[in-house]
Amino acid sequence: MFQDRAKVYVEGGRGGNGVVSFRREAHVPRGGPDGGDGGRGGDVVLVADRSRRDLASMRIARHYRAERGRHGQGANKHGGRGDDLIVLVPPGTTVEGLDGERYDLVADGQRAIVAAGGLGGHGNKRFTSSTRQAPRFSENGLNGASGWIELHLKLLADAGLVGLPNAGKSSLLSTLTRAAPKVADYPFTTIEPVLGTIDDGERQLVLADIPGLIEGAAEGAGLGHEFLAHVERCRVLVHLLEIGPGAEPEEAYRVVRGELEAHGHGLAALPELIALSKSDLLPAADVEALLAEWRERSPGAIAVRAISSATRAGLDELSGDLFSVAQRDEGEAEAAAEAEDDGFESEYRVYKPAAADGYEAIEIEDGVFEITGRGIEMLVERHDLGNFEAVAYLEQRLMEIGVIKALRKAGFEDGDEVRIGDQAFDLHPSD
Ligand SMILES: Nc1nc2c(ncn2[C@@H]2O[C@H](COP(=O)(O)OP(=O)(O)OP(=O)(O)O)[C@@H](O)[C@H]2O)c(=O)[nH]1
Ligand SMILES: [Mg+2]
Repeated sequence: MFQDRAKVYVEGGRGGNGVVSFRREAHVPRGGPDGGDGGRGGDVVLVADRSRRDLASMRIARHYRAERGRHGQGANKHGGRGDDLIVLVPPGTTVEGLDGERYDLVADGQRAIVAAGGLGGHGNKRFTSSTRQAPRFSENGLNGASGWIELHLKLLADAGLVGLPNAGKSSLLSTLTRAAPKVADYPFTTIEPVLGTIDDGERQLVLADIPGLIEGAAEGAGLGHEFLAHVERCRVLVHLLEIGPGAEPEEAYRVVRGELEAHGHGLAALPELIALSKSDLLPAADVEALLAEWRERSPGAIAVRAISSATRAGLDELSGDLFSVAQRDEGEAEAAAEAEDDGFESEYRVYKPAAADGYEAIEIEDGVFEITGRGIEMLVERHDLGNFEAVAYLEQRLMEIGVIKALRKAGFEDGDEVRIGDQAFDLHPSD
């Protein structure tokens, strides 16, 4: 079954810890600090890959965790970076990252970091100063970003085939391309989108065959309308109207246009090519009359064609129309790209960690204060609060940043409890 949605848990690798170490030399009882830094955790990265057809595999494997960074070592050895976890998704996948950014992976190879790895901690070497020559503390690595994200696939096709059930959409796709969608004389034969490619020797066009639409599809009638998302990014819609004996092409047109409007997302505004289908079922003169009538009635359409998948009548003209639309669009896109110059880059965005500055100190109960703010929380998360030296260092940093001052403003007195993130400790900044 074709899957165009998935919800998965992603987690960047935890950063490696910095280490406490002192140089050892034959004749020196205790050398200087030489603890290396921990490596950064790996990222979870989505990469668009043509080999992927849909999101089905992501509904089975739902947890994606990148590797953690290696811990630092003595002799100033820094820990290695954790490996990124690469997750292949079909081109056309859109996702909202943990940071709320939207990514649209359109071209093969485009990437989005959806869960960044945590930073590695500094080794004790980094905390050496003129007054602290032998620091016996180091930083812990930080957790990677983590959480649930939702992926949506909107197929990338050049042309979308729309029409009532039985209009002949799948027959057209199987005649024009090598795709082999199911064809049958009952409605809703097609229940999931199928792509096929036509090739004129110079360029390829992808056609999307989707389920039929009926009146009320936008309210869930028939197979509903959600599959229309797969033709939202088409350059052109081929609207098939059956013209066999007893067919009512006018009514069919009204219903399908109504559903395209109701779906929204710009579908109704897409260029439209009207294809009067199953023309083999009517005498040639009737087909000609209908063609003239529909051309008159549809001045906005790119073209009106009478086609038959049974006899191939009109199919070369139809594909010629599609190629000329594509050619025109490519010309326009090139001009736009020249004007803009950074087309590829601007299509996706890279993970940016949330701003680390800014914090707030409030008294949450008598003698208990809470400091919120990502930067401060990270600072605390990195240190072992059981280590006296680390706590002294932390107090000094909090003082420098102005947090102690903010605490005092909020009513803090020496020895009161302070909560930051999931840590609670008593602060004695004046000692
Ligand atoms: N005579 C004739 N029959 C056709 C033609 N195209 C399709 N048909 C028949 O019409 C019926 C429906 O064709 P499909 O291609 O399955 O129609 P569809 O639009 O894909 O239908 P859904 O998937 O149900 O929406 C089948 O019995 C086809 O054989 C045509 O050009 N001429
Ligand atoms: Mg079909």
